[in-house]
Amino acid sequence: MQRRKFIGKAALASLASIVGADIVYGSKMAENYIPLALQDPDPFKLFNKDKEMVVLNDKPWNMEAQAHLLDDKITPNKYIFVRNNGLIPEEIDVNNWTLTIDGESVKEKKTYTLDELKSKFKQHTYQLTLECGGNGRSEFDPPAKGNQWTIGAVYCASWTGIRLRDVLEDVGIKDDAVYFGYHAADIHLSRDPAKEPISRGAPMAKALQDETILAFKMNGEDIPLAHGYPLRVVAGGWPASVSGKWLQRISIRNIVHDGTKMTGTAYRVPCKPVAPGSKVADEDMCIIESMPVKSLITYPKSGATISKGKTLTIRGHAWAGELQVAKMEYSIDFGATWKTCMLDKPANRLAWQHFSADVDFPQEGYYEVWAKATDSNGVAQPMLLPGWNPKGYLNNACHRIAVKIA
Ligand SMILES: Nc1nc2c(c(=O)[nH]1)N[C@H]1C(S)=C(S)[C@@H](COP(=O)(O)O)O[C@H]1N2
Ligand SMILES: [Mo]
Repeated sequence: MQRRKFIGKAALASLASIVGADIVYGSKMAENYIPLALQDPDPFKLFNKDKEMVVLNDKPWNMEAQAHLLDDKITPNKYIFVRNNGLIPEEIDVNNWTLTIDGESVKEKKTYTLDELKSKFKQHTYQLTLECGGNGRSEFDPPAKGNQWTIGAVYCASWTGIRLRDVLEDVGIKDDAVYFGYHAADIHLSRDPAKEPISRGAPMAKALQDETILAFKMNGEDIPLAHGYPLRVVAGGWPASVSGKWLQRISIRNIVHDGTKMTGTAYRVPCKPVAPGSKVADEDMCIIESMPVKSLITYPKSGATISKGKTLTIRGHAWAGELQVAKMEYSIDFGATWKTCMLDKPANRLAWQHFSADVDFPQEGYYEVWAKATDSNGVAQPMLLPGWNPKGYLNNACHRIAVKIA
């Protein structure tokens, strides 16, 4: 008779952390048994998210915030959107986790343990804005396939880790290096181990920036499982897809990285504007780099009723990819006239900036407050939809909230 195989200690520990309690008789569980608590999981409990978060998909998990949930200067985990292309790794053995740097353009490939990374290299903390390239997709017409993000696929957390540049200096990079590409531990939806859900990257110039880090802490704690525990690339200001979660390997390439979701139309937009609904050939699609200027009104919540005669102080955040936000304005007359908001400097480069304004309304009735950011190159957000593109990326239209004065 064949003996039943039991679950390993590491797997048990990670199951227990997901269930949120010690699995007392866990050592008796068969190797492939999935506890009931995980078979039909409550995503809010599973990921420690607020009940007002909106689930867009459960296979894989995709969940977004609403504007008013993003009011904090530094976004707490419970309001951080989750965007997964595959399945979250099931077994994370943090004691044996390693990062390998390889590729055509390394002098010799090198592998580090997590402890080595943490002790050998100087640690840095930055607030970094991550926005999904598809944030705002739901508004495009004709519609684009994919998760129908409204406005909530953006956040600014405080990330602690080491500079990718420092690690690459330690490894030794050849002169012909062009791009980095990440490889991670998440599982392809087909469960085919030969396939990767996503493997993206960025040009060496982005890899070498001070703020491009390999992070092991988010908001001062271990990175939550859904956001890339135990190690993640964080490259603020670029589509968040560049920030690889569950990082195991970085390849330094002598070509533009050609991993999953780097090629074809993924995370690309037409190099030149096209008419809505056009078919665009692959070779006319360009990789998205810095994200465009954008802003969000996070207070009040859209639909709020304000007492007549009261000044309303609105507030929110603005960001501009690699650039800074230079000016922030609001309008209460559907964009006919604009007034200036107060705008803070970013905590560091690539952190979102906070704005506020005292708004007076002339009489009772229905109003909309529109917010418009302008970047340091003088480029402003479009009032309504920007250029249509086949995959529905880069919608940076002005955020608008409804307000009633009664
Ligand atoms: N390994 C891995 N990294 C990944 C992804 C993924 O599916 N797997 N999704 C990417 C995409 S498309 C986005 S928008 C961000 C989302 O980060 P978040 O879940 O922390 O919000 O992670 C990026 N990094
Ligand atoms: Mo994304």
